[in-house]
Amino acid sequence: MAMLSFERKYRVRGGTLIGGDLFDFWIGPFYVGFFGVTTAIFTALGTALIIYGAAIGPTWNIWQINIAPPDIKYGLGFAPLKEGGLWQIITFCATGAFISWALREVEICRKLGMGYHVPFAFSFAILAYVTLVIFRPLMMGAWGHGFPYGILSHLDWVSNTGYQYLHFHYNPAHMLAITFFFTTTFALSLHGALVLSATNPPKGQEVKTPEHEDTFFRDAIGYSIGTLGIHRLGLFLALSAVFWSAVCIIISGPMWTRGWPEWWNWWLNLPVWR
Ligand code: UQ2
Repeated sequence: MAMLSFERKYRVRGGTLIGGDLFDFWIGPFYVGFFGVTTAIFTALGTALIIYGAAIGPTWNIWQINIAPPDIKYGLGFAPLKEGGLWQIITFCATGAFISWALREVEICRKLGMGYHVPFAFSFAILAYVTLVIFRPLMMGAWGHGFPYGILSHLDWVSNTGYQYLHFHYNPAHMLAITFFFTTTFALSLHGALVLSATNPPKGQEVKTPEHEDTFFRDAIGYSIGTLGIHRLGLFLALSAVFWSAVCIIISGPMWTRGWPEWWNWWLNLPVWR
């Protein structure tokens, strides 16, 4: 079915989670919905505050602009606008916008009668952000533990936070996360290469079938995970990477405050060696 006639067919009433018919309409190609409205409001407010924060800062250099969280001394309270308060409201707006966007995805899934895989996957990305700027600061007792909003400043934050635990690569959850990130790129490179090799033949040659794809891997390694399977695997690998990333930072501070190399002393302290 041509895309234009399909869109006409799927643009059906209903599937909304809130607001009934009130926001059940499109603007050009974009579905609006209640959560489209909240996304727009949170985004507009948050972006305006970021620009205001940049304007009262010392530079317009895009790399150096920085909107910092409050000093640790403010704990979990509100800070004055120019001393981290901006960061607090921006964090609130960003979280509101991300969650609104996910719920708008859910409404679109419901209209189409599709599974919720996309909003489910996006919720892991939201979890990663919320872990860094809300959950971990809450567990550490100060908003000042969130990361600053700035291109170079957030890189510095990652570096400093890592060195606070001496050598972050000894964090077992960090090891798992990295392994999942690498495996994700490996799986995507296999998948992308395989699909292109089968479906993008030179001029005059026939497009190959999924049976060709299966046979390639059966011939090569004796196993094919299948055309649906590779996408299940890809989703699992990618979500696992994000999940263990969240775990690796949430345990750094709230559960383990010393260097990560030292954590491995549990191995030397096993009763077997004593
Ligand atoms: C596959 C398959 C695809 C694929 C790929 C494979 C026809 C088009 C890439 C091969 C993948 C395997 C064997 C799993 C590798 C495991 C890890 C952990 C990377 O069989 O079916 O569909 O794209």
